[in-house]
Amino acid sequence: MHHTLSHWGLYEVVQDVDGPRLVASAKDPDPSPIGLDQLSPTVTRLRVKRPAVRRSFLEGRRTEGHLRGKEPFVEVEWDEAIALVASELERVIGRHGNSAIFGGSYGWSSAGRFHHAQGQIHRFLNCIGGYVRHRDSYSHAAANVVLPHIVAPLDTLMAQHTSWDQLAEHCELFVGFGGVPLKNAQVTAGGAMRHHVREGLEAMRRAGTRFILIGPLRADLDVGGPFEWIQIRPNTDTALMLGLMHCMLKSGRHDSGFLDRYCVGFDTVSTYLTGRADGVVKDAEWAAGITGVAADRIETLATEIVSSRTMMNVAWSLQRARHGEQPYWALITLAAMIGQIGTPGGGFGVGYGAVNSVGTSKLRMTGPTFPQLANAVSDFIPVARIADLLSKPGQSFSYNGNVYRYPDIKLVYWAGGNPFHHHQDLNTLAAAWAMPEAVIVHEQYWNPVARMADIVLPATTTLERNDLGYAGREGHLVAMKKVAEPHAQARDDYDIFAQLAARMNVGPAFTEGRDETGWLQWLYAEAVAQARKLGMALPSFEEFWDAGLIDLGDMPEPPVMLGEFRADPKAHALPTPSGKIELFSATVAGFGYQDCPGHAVWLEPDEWLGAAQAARFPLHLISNQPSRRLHSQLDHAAYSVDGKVAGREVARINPADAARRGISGGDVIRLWNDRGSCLAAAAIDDGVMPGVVVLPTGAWYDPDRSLEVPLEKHGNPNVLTLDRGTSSLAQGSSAQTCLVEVERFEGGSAVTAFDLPEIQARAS
Ligand SMILES: Nc1nc2c(c(=O)[nH]1)N[C@H]1C(S)=C(S)[C@@H](COP(=O)(O)OP(=O)(O)OC[C@H]3O[C@@H](n4cnc5c(=O)[nH]c(N)nc54)[C@H](O)[C@@H]3O)O[C@H]1N2
Ligand SMILES: Nc1nc2c(c(=O)[nH]1)N[C@H]1C(S)=C(S)[C@@H](COP(=O)(O)OP(=O)(O)OC[C@H]3O[C@@H](n4cnc5c(=O)[nH]c(N)nc54)[C@H](O)[C@@H]3O)O[C@H]1N2
Ligand SMILES: [Mo]
Repeated sequence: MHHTLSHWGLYEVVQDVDGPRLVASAKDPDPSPIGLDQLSPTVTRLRVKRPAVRRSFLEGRRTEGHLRGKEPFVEVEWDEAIALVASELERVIGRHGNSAIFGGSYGWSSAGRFHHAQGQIHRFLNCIGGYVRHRDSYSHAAANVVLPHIVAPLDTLMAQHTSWDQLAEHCELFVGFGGVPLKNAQVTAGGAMRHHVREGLEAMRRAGTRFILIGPLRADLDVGGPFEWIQIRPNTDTALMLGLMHCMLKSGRHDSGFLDRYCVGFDTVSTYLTGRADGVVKDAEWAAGITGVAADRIETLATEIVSSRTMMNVAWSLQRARHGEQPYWALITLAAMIGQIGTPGGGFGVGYGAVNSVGTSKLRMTGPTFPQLANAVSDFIPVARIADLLSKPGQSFSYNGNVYRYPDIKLVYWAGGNPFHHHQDLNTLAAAWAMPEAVIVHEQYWNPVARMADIVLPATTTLERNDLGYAGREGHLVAMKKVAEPHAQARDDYDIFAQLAARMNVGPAFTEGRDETGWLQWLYAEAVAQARKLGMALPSFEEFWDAGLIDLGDMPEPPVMLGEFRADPKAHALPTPSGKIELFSATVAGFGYQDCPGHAVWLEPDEWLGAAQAARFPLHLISNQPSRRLHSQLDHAAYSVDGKVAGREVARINPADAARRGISGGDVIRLWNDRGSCLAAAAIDDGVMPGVVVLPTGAWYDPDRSLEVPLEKHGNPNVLTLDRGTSSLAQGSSAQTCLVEVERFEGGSAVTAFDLPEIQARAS
């Protein structure tokens, strides 16, 4: 049996008369349909077939970066493309040094531990002297940076999450800020195996757990039965948590014993809660005024939370907003006051449902990685500062207690990510993107990032190469066998970099003399060594490859997050300065940031429903993760297209907000603010709270360039979103902080299927 692993899951490869086809794996109780279309003709139609170069770039006019995305491409032979890329790299390194190359190249690319585009490009650039890199992720930058100051790195916590079966046994009340969206649990970076979140939630409900969803969208929770939905104004969860804390403090129901033994800094927090610090009492009335949640419901909720075994979870989206560090810090403070951290079924969670792997009982093994070697360049950016990097060379920025400068980037090299999907305020990014002298992209499809490049090199897909599949906490090693020949002239990222490396005289450093099989055996040997340390003997590579799949099994004991710390806080001290949970952090306070002080506080975001700006832009835009694809990947596949109306993404809006604007279901609507505008198809939905409009990410960026102010035609919300760091601490993405207005669009409604770019014959 052939298997293929993708971020969306394990699929079986069936050989039909007319070629291979993917079907859901029989091993998966709740498979995701997202990956099934990978081999379909509609998907293949938009493949990049041959190396291609933007016309004026090929003619040597490098200064015309503003023509990126607006000019036809000319196809060239591979040899010429490799020579051109090598000479661009050599030219830039020779004149400006390696810190003029941005190779951050953020993105999910494809599953597989060897052909992982990130690892490939970073290793190659390190072989030629280094590159400017990125730090953290769009997913959870604010949490990544703040959590080590408070409790432990996010990765450590994610690996420890109390398992779903423990929750079913012990959890009485589950409170989900932003829910546990099943749409998101379809994926795990590197490959979801057994989709278990639905059965996890349903088992909890059957065992009697009560669920409360706190958020703007009812669809963020589905437990197969009833639950309570508390609507909250987006970006105000911190105020609600502070209000809950005040209720507990006022009535003395907080757990002083836990706070003394396991935490530092509660005194500072309590002077803030009572208003002694700033004259503002953070009581239920105060929180109600900010959040829109009724004061008496806040009071009763505080009682329910302290008097039950309560698990409180935050979605990652809460920290993808201005001051996104705060809801995480506040949640941990609230959980500490209740004193249930480290108990099975109680405490806090930082991402149940964000991906499938959170809450498994599978063995914890890191898994083998393709070595990236050392980077000789020390410059970096916090990942979401890309537009600032390109447009503000020499300018300084703060990050986690230090000040750094943006280097002057002349060449951008991207493989395995789509910045014209992931970045905010795309009109500003497009202007910044015009500034470097060269943009090189490896892509599988003629998607927006390929179109915005000077040189596009066609990359193979997972199905066109052999690989080793593994994702931490999914517990399986998968032999990902090639099922199709490369499309047209597509090549593996590895082969492209190996050819470039050879041409630039670093061939052996890059390949170490190994081909694909050599590297797969090398990676497998790594896995064998890791498993041995955990007391497991894995079979030989040949046996593994024949078997197709190895199940590493479960942990000896089901995990309980911070259970060891609770049992013995000295022997299992946390990696914080005090070894305890830092409700107040002297380190963070010492940074002196107005926008991220030393303990959890309510700070108004730049844009929210309580802001003055809401008079002009009265709707809060939630641009959440799409249910029918992964980011921008496979946006043109049938499953994604079936979720659209006439090629446009669907924006959901509350009936009252729609009626006020004369909008009916299926209407073409325009969403806009001072940063941009896009079209979408309206869906009227009472599962969206009033004052909110939901437009998921992922529609391929397609601005109408004939207009002076670009109008994006497919419904890409990132032409509207705010490009500002979460705070001086983490500088994460603030995508969820965004106000807009919406109207019916009367300007015609031509269907807007995404097509191939113009490819011209070479002028001889
Ligand atoms: N408004 C808003 N914006 C957001 C978010 C949000 O919530 N709201 N979420 C953010 C988050 S959390 C994330 S993680 C980012 C995701 O942003 P990205 O990870 O950049 O998005 P993807 O569409 O997954 O891009 C992956 C690209 O890699 C290509 N690719 C796949 N496999 C290969 C390969 O083997 N080789 C090569 N060369 N290319 C390959 C795919 O074709 C695709 O173009 O988006 C962020 N943007
Ligand atoms: N199908 C699918 N699954 C995915 C992805 C995908 O692209 N497609 N992307 C993956 C990636 S890279 C990541 S990082 C994770 C992201 O995981 P998350 O960041 O958690 O995902 P989102 O869908 O952005 O947000 C979850 C829900 O939070 C709610 N929400 C937004 N803002 C607020 C707020 O201020 N307060 C409250 N209470 N709720 C709010 C929204 O209604 C939203 O539906 O998802 C992963 N899973
Ligand atoms: Mo993400």
